[in-house]
Amino acid sequence: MRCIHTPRHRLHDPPDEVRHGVPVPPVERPGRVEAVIDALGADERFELEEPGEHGLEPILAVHDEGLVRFLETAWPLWAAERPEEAAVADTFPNPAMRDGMGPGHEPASASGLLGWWSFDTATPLVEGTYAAARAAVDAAVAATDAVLGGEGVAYALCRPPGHHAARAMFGGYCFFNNAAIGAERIAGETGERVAVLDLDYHHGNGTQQIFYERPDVLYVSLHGDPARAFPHYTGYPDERGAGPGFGSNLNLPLPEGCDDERYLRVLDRALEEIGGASGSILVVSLGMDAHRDDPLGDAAVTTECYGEIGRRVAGLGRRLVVVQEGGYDLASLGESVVRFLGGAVVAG
Ligand code: SP5
Ligand code: ZN
Repeated sequence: MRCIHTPRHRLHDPPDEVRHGVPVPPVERPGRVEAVIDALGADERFELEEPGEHGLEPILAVHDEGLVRFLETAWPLWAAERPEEAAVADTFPNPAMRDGMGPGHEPASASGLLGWWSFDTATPLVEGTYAAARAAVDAAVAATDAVLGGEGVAYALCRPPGHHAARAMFGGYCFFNNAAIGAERIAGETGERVAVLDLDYHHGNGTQQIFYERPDVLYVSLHGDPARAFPHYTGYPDERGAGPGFGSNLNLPLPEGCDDERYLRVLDRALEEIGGASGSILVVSLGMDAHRDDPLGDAAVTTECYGEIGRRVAGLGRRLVVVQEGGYDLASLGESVVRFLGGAVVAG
């Protein structure tokens, strides 16, 4: 199986993430990719390769040009004032601020712009962030093109992850939506419907938002119930899509402490929905933060279960573009990825 990765992820290495106003050691860190590469490299079923450069076009197909321009230029703007610190917003345009007054103006300052384009304080931007985020997109596009070229499964070891990045907003450790960029490319190249199955513990608010009005991209997500879990404001089951996209979005919230048996039952529901829609390619947003040892999630999925999850997903009989999202327990992360991909390749 072709596994696409790039050392450029290391360019994004923020010193901390800010949680509830407190800087803490970042969980979304370079060691995550190294853990996965170590596990894949020890197994001859997986071939590691680096992506080519795919430019801005696939990014601009799903993201607002203003977001892309901001991420490209944010570091020099910020560093002119605070070169020693990572760039983090401390003011956000809550919609209630301008209630009844129209949208206002895009700010000119680094502080104003950070809040304008982001939604949390846990996604610091450093000098190399933009280059790393571009490289993660290159990996997703390369894996997508491998599958469009006939491969049954390809894996993109993306870092930073992507599923919280919306058309015009970054956050949740995500800058560009790698999986959405892959799905958009598949829809454009094949003219078929494409499905995105999001297994990250957190709801992929960005992917949902990008395709919410689209009938040609089905988004199905298993995630911690937003009543208690990040990103708090999206991921409820009554979010079914809008306009022509109504019915092309399915949220399946997980209970606290969700174990293998319960997880697999919800997964079967997700697969039933995807199997009922047309299309020959499935994009998997593969986060491992539903693992029992993950520091962010409150689910209890075991490493072994990721093998069964991979088998069931591949049991749909579709070609798979697997895109890495979260997963923060470095002791289990690599093995969980290997189990999932191993299960997918055997069944596929
Ligand atoms: C891609 C991805 O997985 N992004 C997740 C971003 C989560 N950021 C907020 C973390 C909130 C931490 N709550 C910890 C609860 C620990 N029991
Ligand atoms: Zn997550």
